[in-house]
Amino acid sequence: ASIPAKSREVWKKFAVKEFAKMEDFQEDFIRHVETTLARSLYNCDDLAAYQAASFTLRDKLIVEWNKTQQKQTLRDPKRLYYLSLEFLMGRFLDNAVINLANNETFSSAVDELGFRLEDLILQEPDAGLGNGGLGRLAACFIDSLSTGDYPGWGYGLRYQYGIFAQKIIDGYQVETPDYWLTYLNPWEIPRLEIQIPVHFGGHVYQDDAGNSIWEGDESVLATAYDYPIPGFQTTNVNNLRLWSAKPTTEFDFNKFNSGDYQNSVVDQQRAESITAVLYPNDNFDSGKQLRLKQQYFWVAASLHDIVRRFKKSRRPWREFPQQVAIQLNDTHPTIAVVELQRILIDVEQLPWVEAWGIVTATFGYTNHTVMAEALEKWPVDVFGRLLPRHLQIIYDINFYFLKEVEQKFPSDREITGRVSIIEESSPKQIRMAFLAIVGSHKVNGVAELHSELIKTTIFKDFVKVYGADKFTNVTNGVTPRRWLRQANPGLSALIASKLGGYSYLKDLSQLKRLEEFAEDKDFLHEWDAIKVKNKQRLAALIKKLTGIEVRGDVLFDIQVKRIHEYKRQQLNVFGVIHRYLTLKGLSPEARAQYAPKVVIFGGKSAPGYYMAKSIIKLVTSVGDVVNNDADIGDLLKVVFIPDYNVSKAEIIVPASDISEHISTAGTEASGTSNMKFVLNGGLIIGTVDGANVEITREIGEDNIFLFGNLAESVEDLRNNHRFGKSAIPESLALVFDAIEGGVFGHADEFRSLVDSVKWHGDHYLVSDDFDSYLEAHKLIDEAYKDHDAWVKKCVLSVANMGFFSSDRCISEYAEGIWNIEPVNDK
Ligand code: T68
Repeated sequence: ASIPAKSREVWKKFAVKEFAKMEDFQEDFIRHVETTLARSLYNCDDLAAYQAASFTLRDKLIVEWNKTQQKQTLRDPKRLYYLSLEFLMGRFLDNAVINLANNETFSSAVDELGFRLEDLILQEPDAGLGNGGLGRLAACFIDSLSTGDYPGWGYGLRYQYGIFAQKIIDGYQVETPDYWLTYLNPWEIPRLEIQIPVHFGGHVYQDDAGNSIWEGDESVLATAYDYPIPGFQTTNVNNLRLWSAKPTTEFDFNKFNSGDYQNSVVDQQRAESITAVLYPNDNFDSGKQLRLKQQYFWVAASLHDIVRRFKKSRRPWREFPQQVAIQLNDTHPTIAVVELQRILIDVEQLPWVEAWGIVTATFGYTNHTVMAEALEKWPVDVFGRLLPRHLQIIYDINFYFLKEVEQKFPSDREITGRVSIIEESSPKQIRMAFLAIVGSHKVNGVAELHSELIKTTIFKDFVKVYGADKFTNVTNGVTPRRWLRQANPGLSALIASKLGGYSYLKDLSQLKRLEEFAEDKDFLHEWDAIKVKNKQRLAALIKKLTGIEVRGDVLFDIQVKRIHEYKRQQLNVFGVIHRYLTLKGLSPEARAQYAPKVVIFGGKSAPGYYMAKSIIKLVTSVGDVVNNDADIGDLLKVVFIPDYNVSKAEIIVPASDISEHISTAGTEASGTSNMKFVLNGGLIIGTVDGANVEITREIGEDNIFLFGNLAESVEDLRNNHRFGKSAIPESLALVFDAIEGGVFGHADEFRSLVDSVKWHGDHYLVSDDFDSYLEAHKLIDEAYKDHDAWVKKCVLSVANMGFFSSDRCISEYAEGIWNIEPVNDK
C-alpha cells in the first residue's frame, strides 16, 4: 500500500533526518521522554532516560532499515535466512551507539541532559535468548551480515524467559526465571498485524485427486517482533525476526456451544506457552515434546514468510534456490527441510523430484558437536502425533535416499541401516542430523579439527555416499565491534591510535601492523596499563557480586563458559587444589617465590545436570577455604562469578592474563571465547582441540600454553581405563585425598566427581591430562615473571588474530555455501 504520487512531496518534506549534531539528538530525546514515555523533566529516572536514548537511536535505525529493505526489494538479490533457535544478543544500546553515532558526541549529549551514558547502558536487561556458544555465534553472524552489507535475515523465537538467572546460595547454583520483558523494550518493533497460522496434530487423508491433505487439530498464531540490526560504518540495517505465539481468535466452538466457555479460553491461552521459555541445555538433547512444538512453530512461520517474499517476485519455483539460501544452525530447524518439501508438493503441487531438487539446493547445515548425547533424535511416535504429514514425508525422503544408497553400494548390506534417517531402535527414532545432511547441499563443521572429525566419525558413511565435497569447514569467528571496541574501549582506542582510526574493526587483518610496535617500550607500557585498568574494573565487579577482595595487579586466570564435564572445569579446580596444597606445604620463604594469582570461574549449569552442579559447589567450597586461609593471603584467591552472561563477559574477557580452554581433545567443536580472550590481549592455556589449533597456527606456538593428549589418542586412553590399565597420578591422588578427607567440606558432596575419575572410567581423561596440565601452569608462572616479554607475547598474539573476525567467517559462508553478494551503492 504505497502513497499516491501527489502526496509524496508532503512525505518527503517531513522525512526523519539524520542527526549530525548533539542538539538534534537532544531534541529527539526530550520528545521521546515527553511523548513516547509520557514523562517530564521532573519525572525522568535512568530507566526512562535509557528508553528515551534508545528510542532516539531506534528512530534512525528504522529509517535506515526501511531504506535497506526498499533497496533490496528493488534489486531482489538472493537472500540468506539464518535459522537459529538461539540468538544470545546481550545489550543493544551500547552496540547501537558504536555503530550509529559518534560515541563521544553521544555521550556528552547525554551528559548535558543530566545523565551518564554508562548508567543508562546498565538499565538494559541482556537479551539472553541462548545458552552459550551456538547462540552467541548467531548473534555475531547477524552483526557481520549487516556490516558486510549482505541481505541476510535472522529468524528465531521471542522467548518470554531467556536463559535463567543464576544465583549462588550457600555455594550452590539456584535458578531464577529471567523475565526480561518487564519494561517497554525499545529495540523491538511489534508487527502484530503479521499473524501466521501454525497447525499441529490431527490427521492426513487423501482427496479425490490423490493429494495428501493434512488437517491439524490445534492451531496457534505466530506474530512477528522485528529487531533492526545495525552494521558498523554502513547504513545497511538487516532484520532479526523473532516469533511469538498467540492464541487464534477462533474458539473451539464445540466447547463454547456446550457451555464450557471458561475452558475454551484456557485452551487458547495454552498457545502462549510455546514461546514462553528457552530450553536451558547446552550440548544436550532432552527430547521434550514442547521443544518439538517450538521447533515446528518457528520453522513453519519463518518458511511461510520466506515463501511469501519469494512469491512476490512472481518467479518460477525452480528459481527459488537462486533467490533463497537457508542455513540451519545445528539440527534444531531441520523440520524446515520437510516443511518446504510439504509446501512444494502438497500446496504448490510440484512433482516430488523437482521439489526435492529445490529443497536440497536451498539448505545448508552447520554441525556444532560430535558428542552423542547432544545429537538430536525424536521418537517416531512423538513426532507422528504432532506432525503426521511431516512424518510421512520423512519416510518418503528416507525411502528415496536409501534406494540411492543401495544402488551405489549393492554389496554392502549394512550401510543402509547405518545411514537410515530412521534408527531401528525401540522406540524408533528420527536422526535429525542425518535428515539435515540428506536435505542440504553443504554440511559444515565450525573449526578445522571438528570438520575433519565429523567426516571420520559420526558422518563417515555419508562421505562415502555423497563424496567429501559436500562436507566443508568454516572456522568460527567473533565480531570485533562488540568483543573489542565495546568490551575494551581502552585497548581498541590504543590500537586505533597506531593504525590510524577504527577501520580495522571492519577489516581485522589490519591488526597485523601492530607487529611493528612489539618492541616499542612506550607502547608496551600503555598496553599493560590498559590491562591493569581492565583488571581493576573486574576486581570491582567481583567485590560487588561476591564480596571477595582481589588485587588488580596480580595474574588473573579465568575460565568462564557453560559448566560441562567435557569442558573440564573439574580439571581446573583440581589444579587449584593442587596449588593450594603445594603452597600450604611450603615454608613462608619458599611460598614467597610464587606469584600471587586469582583464579576466576563463571558459568551456568543446566538445571538438571548433577555433575555440573557439583563442580560449581566444589569451586565455591574451595574458594571458602583458600580465600580465608591466612597462610595463603593474596597468593591464591578463588572466585566464582555468579550469573555469567554476555554483558558480564564484556567486563571479564578484557581482564584476563590467562584463560582456560581445556576440553578433552575432540569434544569442543570450536569454542569462541578462546578467540575473544586472545583478541583482548590475554594468553590462553588449552588442549589441542577446536579452534585452539588454528589460534596456535595464527599466533605461533610460543604464544600459547598447550598441553594434554591429542584427539587421536582418546579412544585408546578410554579403553585403558575400561581394562584397568590406567593409574591415577600421584599429584591427583593428593588432591582426591584432600577432598575425601573433608578439607573442603563434606566429602559426600563431591563423591561423584572424584569417583567418576577414580572408578567410573574417567571418560573425560582428567587423570591422563593432569600432570601435563600442571606442567603448563608452571610454564605460565615462569613466563609471567618476565613481564615485558609477556606483554610482547600479548601484542604479537593480537596482531595475528585478524582471521577470527566473524566478518571473515560470513564471507566464507557467502561465497562457499550461500552464493550471496553484498548489496551496496559501491
Ligand atoms: C557450541 N555448541 C559448541 N550448543 O560447543 C562450541 N546444544 O564448541 C562452538 O564454538 C559453538 O557451539 C559455536 O559453534 C553449543 O553452544 C548449544 O548451546 C546447544 C543448545 C541446544 C542444544 C544443543
